[in-house]
Amino acid sequence: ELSRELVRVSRRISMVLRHRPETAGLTLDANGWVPVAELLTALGVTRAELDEIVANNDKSRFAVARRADDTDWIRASQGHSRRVVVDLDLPAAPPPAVLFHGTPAANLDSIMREGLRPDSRHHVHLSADVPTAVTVGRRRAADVAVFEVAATAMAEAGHTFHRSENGVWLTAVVPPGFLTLK
Ligand code: HQG
Repeated sequence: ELSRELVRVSRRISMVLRHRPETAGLTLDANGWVPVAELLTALGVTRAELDEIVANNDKSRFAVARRADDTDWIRASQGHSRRVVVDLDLPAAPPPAVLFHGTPAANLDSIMREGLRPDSRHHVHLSADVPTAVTVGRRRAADVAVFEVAATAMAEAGHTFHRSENGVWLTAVVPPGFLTLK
């Protein structure tokens, strides 16, 4: 388990890699990566601390990859805001028959009317199981509604799905006709 201090640093890394790299003086490459060495310097973190954060992050939010020139790069696996232009270059993947989305119950009427929209992010985030969807919804409210998404039917209708490196399913929008309230 991460110390409180490392949890704080982890949140800061999320913010920088997903939403506001410029606040740390960093620029993401086209696919959302920054050199680990630059991130460490920018945030005043050691490599050992970063490794601990990456290994213990509850949702494996960060991916680290070594390049041919032996440098290590890091990015957030999902959750970028739209203001940060990134192409996660994830292959399209056939989704499971159904996926799930948890949301505050207060959003119910609007979602039934308009479907799921990505709001300020690049994609709508879908969960592979109900407990995960409930956890996602509970970030925002105690009273959570869970929708079942007819993912295979959506794919057959031409919608594209991507599976992020940490197992979150991403798609552009979910029209209301593919949603059922659980
Ligand atoms: C809602 C976390 C009204 C949507 C999680 C959600 C996830 C609508 C909110 C990831 C709507 C957007 C993303 C409509 C969508 N009317 N409300 N038509 N369409 N909404 O945070 O899915 O911890 O951008 O239901 O685990 O909650 O950051 O999306 O409540 O994977 O790694 O608009 O964030 O991951 O909120 O969460 P968000 P989300 P991390």
